[in-house]
Amino acid sequence: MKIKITFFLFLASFTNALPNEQDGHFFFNLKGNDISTTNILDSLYQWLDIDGNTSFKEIQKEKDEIGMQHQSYQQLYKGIPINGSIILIHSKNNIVETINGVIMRNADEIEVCSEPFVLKSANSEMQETTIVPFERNGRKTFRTCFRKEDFENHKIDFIDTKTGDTLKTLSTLYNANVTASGYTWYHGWQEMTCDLTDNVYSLKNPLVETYYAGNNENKLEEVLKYRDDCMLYKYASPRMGGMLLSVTITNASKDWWYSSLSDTKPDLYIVIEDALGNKLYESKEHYDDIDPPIIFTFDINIASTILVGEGTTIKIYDYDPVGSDDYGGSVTINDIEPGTHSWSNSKTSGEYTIIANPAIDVHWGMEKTLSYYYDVLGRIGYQNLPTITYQFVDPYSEHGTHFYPNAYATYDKNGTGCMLYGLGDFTTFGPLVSLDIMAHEYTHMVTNFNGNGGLEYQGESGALNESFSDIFGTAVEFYTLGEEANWTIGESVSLTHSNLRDLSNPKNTEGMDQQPDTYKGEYWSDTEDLANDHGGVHTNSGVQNYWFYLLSVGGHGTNDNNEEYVVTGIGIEKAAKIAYRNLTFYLTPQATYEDAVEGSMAAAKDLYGESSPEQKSVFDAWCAVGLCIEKYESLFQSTNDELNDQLFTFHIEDGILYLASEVDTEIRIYNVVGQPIHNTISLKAKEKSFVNIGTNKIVIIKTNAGVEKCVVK
Ligand code: ASN
Ligand code: ZN
Repeated sequence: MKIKITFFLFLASFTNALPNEQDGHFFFNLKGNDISTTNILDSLYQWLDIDGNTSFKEIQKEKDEIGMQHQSYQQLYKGIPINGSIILIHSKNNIVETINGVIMRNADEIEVCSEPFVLKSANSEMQETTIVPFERNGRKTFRTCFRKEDFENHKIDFIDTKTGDTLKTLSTLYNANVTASGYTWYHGWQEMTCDLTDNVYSLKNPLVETYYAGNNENKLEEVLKYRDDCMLYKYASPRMGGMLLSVTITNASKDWWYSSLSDTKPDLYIVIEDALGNKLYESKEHYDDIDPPIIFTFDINIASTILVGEGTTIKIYDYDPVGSDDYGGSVTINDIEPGTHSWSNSKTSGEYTIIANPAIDVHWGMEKTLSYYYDVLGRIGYQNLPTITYQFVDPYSEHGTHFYPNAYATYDKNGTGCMLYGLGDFTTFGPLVSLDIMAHEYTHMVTNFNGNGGLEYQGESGALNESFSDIFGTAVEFYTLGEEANWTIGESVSLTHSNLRDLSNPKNTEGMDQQPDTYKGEYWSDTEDLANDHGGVHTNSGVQNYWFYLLSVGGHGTNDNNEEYVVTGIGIEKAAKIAYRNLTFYLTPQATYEDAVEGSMAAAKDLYGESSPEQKSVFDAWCAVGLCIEKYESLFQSTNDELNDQLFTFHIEDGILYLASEVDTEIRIYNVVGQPIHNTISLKAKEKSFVNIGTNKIVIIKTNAGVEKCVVK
């Protein structure tokens, strides 16, 4: 026991509770003792008889609405935080009123390892070391641990630095989270994490909240303020379908319809209930004196409140002005996929139409976006903190309709970000909720919080800003959809063009925007003309977009400056890591394209080494888009020869040219006058191939790694 007895005597004279010796928890009321906050830390050191090994670090200082100040301190032992040992000091006008918290007093029990155990693979995920109290043989003891955050599984593991054993696991998830499945607009059924409260599922999890703004008449900037008024999408079943668009009663048997003598005016109306019996809708008009068909058509916004999960029931009534209404039976919706479904029973027949719910896309897509950022790039939330991402579908449109044809990332005054997704106008755009668009918008928030002041949304920095959004929009798509992913943006959303933009071919004339694929080349927008899309931010982004595409998958061609290029792809994951490192470590708010070249070269060097094949591809891809910085050329001079000798081999036998490569490569074969004599051959690493070179005596072999060989038969 290290604490001097004076500690207890001193405190005991004016406290109503003594620290619990066992677990170190305490709560002292010091009001009336005139202890100033200025000296409180010094006093604590004294009271606790702190030796050189223990120190305190302020973690927060906050004043509340009644003028009290709350300071919190983390206790450290040899500079390592002790998990849970935090002291809180509450004061008013600098006079301490209360101190509470947990102090670790039996320092003798701590086993601090000087040489920490290092997990072989997951080393980089180990975030910080901490000292964790745990029970051993009925006694509390302390060990140094790595704190390993497992975002995907919503837990934190504390791993003994000495043995590698997990000593403690903390759940970071509130219990209500469940997996539900929902029918998305663009991607059919998908699983997602939802909140389950009172048997109602809503599109919410610890990090994503998805709301239906319903064209609420608030300004975009105020969207966060009315968050609480916006409906969170709620369902009574774990399988969430679409929205009910219309119900048509095509026939009603008159046995029940005309049955009541007092009801001389037959009419029909419906009530819709969810599976739990909550009323979702009741038709207002009672359709007097008309025969079926009777059609109930819902405005898309009203429909947003009629969410169709399994067990949603449409109840049919004949309105009776005198007695109670006549009940004409019901139809329970069990097929919840979009489309028109019909029913027929002894009392009524009819059909109902369901459309998919874009809010489901948004909720699912943002979960995927967040897990991409965490899994691949190690980022938690757009602020690199576990902040909630708020999403609003159908934001207010100045045109007064619901059909807002754009998607935005926006911020409130405090810098809290949220995303807005329009339903589209259904002429040029469908709902703007495709995975690449969602991840594009989210990336704008990441860029804004990149730690270096973001990228100004104009001119070249604005083009880079836009490009990073397209890059990670696409990377999230590949991460989520694998082989079904593509290099275009918004292809399913555009109803008039085959896509909005194309990273693999920025000049694609079938796309909505034609962009340059060469710096200052064809389609380059005047960066000074700020009235035109902030100096062409959505146009000039094509240059870095194409750089990213070439870096990922490789390619060859001739750019607008008439320069030939050959780039070896390094895969989208490595390319994304380089781009992300550039964005978060090297670029400043007014970064230019040249800065992006420098930053990405540095990022590639950091990650993969100077003169590495990855760095060479970064360089080659910039050259391809007209941004060759000469000083880097010397880095790669020997690479070609090495590749030639080690990585690519061939021999000729009986007029057949046999090829083998250690790396993915593209091979082109020309005759002596430079005409191709064969289609480009794509050879995967370690693969072999052969080509009949016919009567050619001399062939020239070129690979995309820059190898050039002249072969004489
Ligand atoms: N959807 C657009 C974008 O994120 C909105 C804008 O022009 N900022 O780029
Ligand atoms: Zn954008």
